[in-house]
Amino acid sequence: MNASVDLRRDGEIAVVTVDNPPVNALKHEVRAGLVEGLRRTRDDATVEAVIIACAGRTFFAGADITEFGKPPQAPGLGEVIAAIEAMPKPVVAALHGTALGGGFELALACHFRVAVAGARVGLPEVKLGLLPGAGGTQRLPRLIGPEKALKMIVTGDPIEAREAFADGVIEEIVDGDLTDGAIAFVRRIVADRRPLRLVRDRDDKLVAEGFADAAEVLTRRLRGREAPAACVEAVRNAIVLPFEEGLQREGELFRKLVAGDQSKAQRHIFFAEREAARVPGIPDGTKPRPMATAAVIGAGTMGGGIAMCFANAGIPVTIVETSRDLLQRGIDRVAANYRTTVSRGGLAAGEMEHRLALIHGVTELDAVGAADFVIEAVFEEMDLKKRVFADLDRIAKAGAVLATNTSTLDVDAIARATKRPQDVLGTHFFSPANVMRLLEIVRGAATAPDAVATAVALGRRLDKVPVTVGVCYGFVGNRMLARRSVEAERLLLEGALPQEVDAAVTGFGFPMGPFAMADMAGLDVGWRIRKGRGERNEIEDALCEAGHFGQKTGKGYFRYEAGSRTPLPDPEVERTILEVSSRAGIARRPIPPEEIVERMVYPMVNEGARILEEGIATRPGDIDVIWVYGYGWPVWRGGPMYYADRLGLAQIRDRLTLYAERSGDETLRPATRISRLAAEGRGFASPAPS
Ligand code: T1G
Ligand code: NAD
Repeated sequence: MNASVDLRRDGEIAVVTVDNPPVNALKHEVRAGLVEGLRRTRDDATVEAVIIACAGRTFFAGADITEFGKPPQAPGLGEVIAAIEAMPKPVVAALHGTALGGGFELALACHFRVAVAGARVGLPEVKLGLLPGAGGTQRLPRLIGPEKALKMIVTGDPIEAREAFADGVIEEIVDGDLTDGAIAFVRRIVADRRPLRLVRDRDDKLVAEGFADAAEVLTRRLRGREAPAACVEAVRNAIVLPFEEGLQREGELFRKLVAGDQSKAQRHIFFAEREAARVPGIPDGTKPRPMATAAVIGAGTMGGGIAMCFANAGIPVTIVETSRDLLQRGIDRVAANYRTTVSRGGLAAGEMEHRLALIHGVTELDAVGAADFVIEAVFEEMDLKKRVFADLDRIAKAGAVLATNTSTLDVDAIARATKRPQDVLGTHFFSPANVMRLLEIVRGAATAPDAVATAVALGRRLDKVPVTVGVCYGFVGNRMLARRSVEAERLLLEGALPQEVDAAVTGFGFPMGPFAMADMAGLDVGWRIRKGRGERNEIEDALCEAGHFGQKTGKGYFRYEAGSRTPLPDPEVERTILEVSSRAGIARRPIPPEEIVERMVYPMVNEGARILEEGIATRPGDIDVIWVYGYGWPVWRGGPMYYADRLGLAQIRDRLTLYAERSGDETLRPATRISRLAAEGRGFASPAPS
């Protein structure tokens, strides 16, 4: 048909195969080839049925996201789907890999769907700030009922082929070759003269019962996002409107979202996440080292979570502690974590046992000698970490990757404690390590390219989002966060209260404000680090001296009822803040939420600019991905650097200058890169002038 679409015959059966690597996105050429293929097979009387299949690793993974925002090219996906539904002979979709978005919608327009057991189907558009725009919100509810369809559409999470088969979405699971299985299937359909029934014509499952409650539960935590609400409206339309009207309304909602700021921001993060996996200086095709076995040193908060990541990926892991009691405590915490997931239906009990069996606890460091990848997660003390790495240098096998989970310390100094610094790097997980998706990979001065490539590959295998950064205090995320913390304390001194700052920050879209977050991590951690560095945070130190360590002591910046994690304003904290303010001679003033947001975000952007200047981060998009996946930055605002570009760097420059002059804090002065780009009317992501 064309370079992407091929048509061949197997007797009376026509097979239309699409080959558009890497994921068979439904780009213009593919759509045109499909329409042509359908026209030919429709008009060829010797053709009794048509199979639509894809070559390569997956069935269509959706519309081509790179085409969004560009002038539409006919035929659109809607025309392809209309051509399928107009076919007077059976059309079967043969699914493998991940049939997603427009790809799954195309399959839903076919008369029948068959799949291999490992296939998955889903409508992930909401993750791009969109909703299914090719009939998915109208056809899927007709097949599986509005409630289940809504769950798939609002979460964007795919389901396995077997579940889809059980739901009647897929007619047959094919063993062996997929296309051969699909041909055999459709020959039976033709022989049995099975009536051709389109999904659009089925409405027996369109019941409203339970829909409103399901919608409320599914969208409860998605405050500020436009797409989930649009998904709910579209699926509700499937219940209350005739098919064509529902379809038309879906198209209107889609066109509004695709042109909106939120979807543009989420599409930025989609591509930035993939770009982040490309590390300068690591040639494409650099072969990762083996990752068959792993070890974790320290079974504390992070060590336990990291061990779960390995077990979840099916990698046997040895975990080391200093004593049996501490080891047992760590393992018990891991087991309790898994039990919670099982009790919520997120994991089968048998699978839990399987994963626990992959975690082997020891108290002798020598036991990690055979591990391919070793991650150290002991206390945040340099001397201790150097001792552990000197021991690992002696024990670990040649070629093993030796990683530290330090959140702030100098990875090069740790590497110098070994005779193999080329094998040492940082793998900075985020708490809880088995949940948070970000993995900051810290490349040391001596780290070998294939060691970095191994860490990136491991990150993807552990279902993390790996971003490689250079060595500096706090790397990228924590270094920018430190700027926010300084400004947060300043806001309290000048007139704000913790609940006001947190309300402004959560209003901006973060799941949690800086003070509730500090209470969760524990105020004593920072207090010990400050004491070690001879630094002070007047308000937080006063609270710590009064036993306010956060959630762990039931009081921090907020107070917590027994057994509750809900932060409540604490008059004692307010008193402490007012005392510290007056001791500092500060006349307190009301601070509006807009100013709070500026002072929570702009100093971080400023530090992000310095990080780019120093080459600690390669691209502004890397910083955005770090903040979205590691620090709860609202994905629909695209990350701090993307957000700054949308606002315009002149605004950032001018406000930072104002805050620097007002506070006398020279670190708030705009970074050189911001001043230069603002003067040139450019952004961080603007292409360099030719
Ligand atoms: N369009 C364009 N490029 C895409 C793409 C897509 N839909 N999906 C992936 N790519 C690129 C990606 O950028 C990367 O490029 C390469 O393919 C490999 O991807 C009308 C409107 C399928 C599960 O949201 O979730 O249909 O970096 O590294 O880890 O209702 O890609 O190599 O240059 O992610 O194996 C809905 C998006 C679209 C699915 C494979 N579909 N893709 O994961 O590989 S909207 C999606 C994915 C839509 C309709 C609407 C994943 C994957 P590069 P990768 P992977
Ligand atoms: P933790 O105190 O909860 O656990 C540290 C564990 O290491 C303890 O159980 C301790 O017994 C064990 N340990 C100490 N010396 C050891 C040795 N020689 N051999 C084996 N085990 C030993 O601390 P954590 O919060 O898990 O932090 C661990 C590391 O991860 C630190 O470097 C920290 O900065 C970093 N980190 C922490 C977080 C977080 O949010 N807690 C996030 C990212 C990174």
